[in-house]
Amino acid sequence: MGVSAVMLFTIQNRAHDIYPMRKRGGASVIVTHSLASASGYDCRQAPLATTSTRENSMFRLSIVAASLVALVPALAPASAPPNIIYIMADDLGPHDLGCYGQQLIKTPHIDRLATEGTRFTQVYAGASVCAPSRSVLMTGLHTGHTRVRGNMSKFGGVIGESGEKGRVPLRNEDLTVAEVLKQAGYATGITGKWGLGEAQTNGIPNLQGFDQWFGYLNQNTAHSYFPKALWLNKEPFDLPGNSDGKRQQYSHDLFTGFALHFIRAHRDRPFFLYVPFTIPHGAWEVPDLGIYADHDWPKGAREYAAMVTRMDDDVGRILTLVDELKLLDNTIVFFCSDNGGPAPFGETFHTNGALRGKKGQAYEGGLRVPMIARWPAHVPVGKVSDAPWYFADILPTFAELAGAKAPEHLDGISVLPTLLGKEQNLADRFLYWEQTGGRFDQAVRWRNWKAVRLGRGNPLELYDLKADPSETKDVAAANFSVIREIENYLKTARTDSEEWPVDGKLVSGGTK
Ligand SMILES: [Ca+2]
Repeated sequence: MGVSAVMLFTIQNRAHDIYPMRKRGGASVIVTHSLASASGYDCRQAPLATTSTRENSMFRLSIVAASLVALVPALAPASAPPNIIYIMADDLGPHDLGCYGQQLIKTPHIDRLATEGTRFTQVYAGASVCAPSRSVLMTGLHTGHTRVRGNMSKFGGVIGESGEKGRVPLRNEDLTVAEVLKQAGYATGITGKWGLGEAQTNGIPNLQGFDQWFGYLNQNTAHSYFPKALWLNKEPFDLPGNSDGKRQQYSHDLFTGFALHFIRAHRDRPFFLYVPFTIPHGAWEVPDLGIYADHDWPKGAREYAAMVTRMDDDVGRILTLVDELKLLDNTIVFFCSDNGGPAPFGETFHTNGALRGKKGQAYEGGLRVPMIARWPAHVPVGKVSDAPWYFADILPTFAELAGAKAPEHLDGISVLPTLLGKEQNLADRFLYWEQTGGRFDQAVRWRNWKAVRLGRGNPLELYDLKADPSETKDVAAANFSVIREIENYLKTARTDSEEWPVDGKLVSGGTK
């Protein structure tokens, strides 16, 4: 850790002194701290500022990358398991992407990823909001078992970085996909938004299997794209370009820079890079409206679109680097979102397409996410799959990719056969979600059925997703045997949580 501390000191001090800035496609200029301050420079208006962040990230994170190289021994077995790059947007609905039907927002690089791999139309997040969805992703346990079952707990937890009560961190005994891959010999890195552990808790990424971490620990602080500081491993990482009201260091760009350098630094060994971008979650802030500047949409809609396209551009940068480093054939790349879109500009973009509901709800619009996987010569090219699977499947799937033994008692299973285009019956199992933010809601997917219970003790609603993908017609009354099967499943689907007890008192098993 001594090396890291020295590096951090170096980074912080150099960053305070100098700002390399460059216009997109333009010439490099160096702007000193004093010049940036004296000019009254506004990131959102001055064209120079639109990219200061990107070049800034390249500059400063190259130093970070140097430390990564120094700290991680190289190894290159001949039959290495694939590198895994898991890119996840925040609050992006499936229909925000061109490859899922979006006409207005341009996402050419993600669309390209879909044409080069398989695009899934019935993949679900771990939950309909951020923290529990990420907890499911990390632990392979659904929201009836995983540690973090909501953004804020009913009881317990710690005070969050932005002062909020009830932030529940992952604990030592929680096994994450990063820990499984690290044990299998992978270099593990994460950049973006974590949300599963505050500073000084055992939930931080470095104590949950990640060798290298850069980003927001706390999801509320992630609602600003120009934070005064982020976290680099266990230390705060000041962003002087955002001090004193300045807006010169766009966090998303820094994450892209870190991701690119992590890939470069670990090109010679199996690596797992988790990139939970914060785009397009509000606040809608973007240094450059780009191709949307002159649209007559509401200002927020233009910002939203510009953010999505900016992220797409950065997905393109990652794909380009994978090509350049000749990692294409041995790297599986995923792109997804963490929950359904909140659809803030629903009438303009139709973020969740024809799905019912939105972020925070148990209907398909809250849970269904885009999911694309690309791995040349392994994952079928240009395929569209309607296989139903969800975030709980990621841990066992990645374990199998890595040749590691998956832990027992997970809710998810390996969907590697499905990723590889092989036969696998995924429809006959139960997928489960619950949310306890106020009312206790549950959702189950089984075969083509979707059951939703809004509030403990209420009857299940039932929808036939094949005939009625928009969940418009409750057919529970006409399908008693299906309801009985699902109710039977629900009797043992979950265990109670000390932080999110149902109705405020501990219960187990049953749900009524
Ligand atoms: Ca989210």
